[in-house]
Amino acid sequence: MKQRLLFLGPPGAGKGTQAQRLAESQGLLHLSTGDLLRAEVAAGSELGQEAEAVMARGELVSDALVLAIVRSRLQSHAGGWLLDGFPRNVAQADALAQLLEELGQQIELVVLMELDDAVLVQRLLSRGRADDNEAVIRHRLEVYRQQTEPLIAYYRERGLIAPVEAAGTVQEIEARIASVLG
Ligand code: B4P
Repeated sequence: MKQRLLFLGPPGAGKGTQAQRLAESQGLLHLSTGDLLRAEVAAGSELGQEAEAVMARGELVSDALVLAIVRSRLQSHAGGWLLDGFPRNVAQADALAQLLEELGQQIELVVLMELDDAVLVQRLLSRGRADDNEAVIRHRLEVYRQQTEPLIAYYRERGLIAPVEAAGTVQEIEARIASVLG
């Protein structure tokens, strides 16, 4: 099974849900930039204070902050990994490519989780996290379309995209992901 993976898709598609399950079952490092940023916010660190307001508005935290987090984790890890919610724009994707080249590693597959906006909004509203109110969710979707969606073409050109229908139960989606991982 492939061991170096990205999970890509709109907010609420279930990246975090599926990434956690797969990482646990396959013994991969699960690196969720959203979770790591929320942990910094909860700890009240300097980085967290900087990220908090940006996340509450549904915008992207600065590339430099996010890259520093990812670099330190990947540098100190030799085995397989699953990046969830990163990269989120082309600058982050280019920086990741450079980091992986330094580490002599390669992305093996990008799992693209696809889901209708109406379902995304419903899922996020029922989750009810601090950044899950309707206006902020709409803004996060816009940010996704403008900044993150271009990564689909970016990774398609590199022959790495595996689309997965992200509607259905957690178990159904898990089975679809397992089938694209081979
Ligand atoms: P993230 O933490 O990445 O969160 P997300 O995209 O909103 O959610 P995800 O797709 O992981 O959905 P989940 O499994 O939780 O980002 C939050 C913020 O952090 C961003 O807006 C940004 O500010 C910042 N950030 C993160 N990474 C960054 C980066 N690289 N650069 C800059 N800024 C960054 O699922 C959603 C809900 O659906 C859950 O309640 C779940 O239980 C439910 N669900 C999942 N699967 C389901 C299913 N099959 N059926 C029904 N419900 C389901």
